[in-house]
Amino acid sequence: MTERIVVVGAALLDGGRLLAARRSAPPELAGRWELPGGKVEPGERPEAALVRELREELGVEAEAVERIPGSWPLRPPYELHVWTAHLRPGSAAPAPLEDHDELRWLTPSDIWTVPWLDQDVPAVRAALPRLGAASPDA
Ligand code: 9L3
Ligand code: MG
Repeated sequence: MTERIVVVGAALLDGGRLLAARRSAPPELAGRWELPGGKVEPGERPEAALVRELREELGVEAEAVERIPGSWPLRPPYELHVWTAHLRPGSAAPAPLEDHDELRWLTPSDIWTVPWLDQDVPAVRAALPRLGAASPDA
């Protein structure tokens, strides 16, 4: 099985801050922080997967905005793609409903204060310049 499977991660942005999520599972990833998201299902568009994963994991209604160029290797056969996203008006606030036990909105100055998953570090670095951009409804 050599087919690569895309895992979509969200750079969920709000007011110049990025949402980080601390994994509670599986045990080998617990305690490390990630861009929330998950596996794209067969036939599913990545933007749709992102919206679905954020609804399942955080209870929010989000919109994928644009893909951040790049692709970061995860445990084979997975690879991480990242999309910027924002909360739709009227969405609930994010809550750690599954796979996470803490959420934090990080400003550019505290972006490296959490122990990100090793695999997410280059993706977070790539997302960092997007934090400067004002959110569409700001
Ligand atoms: N993963 C790594 N960084 C991320 C995400 C969303 C996922 N930002 C890894 C963790 C798992 C695999 O990808 O090994 C599948 O993710 P999930 O479906 O368990 O969230
Ligand atoms: Mg997930």
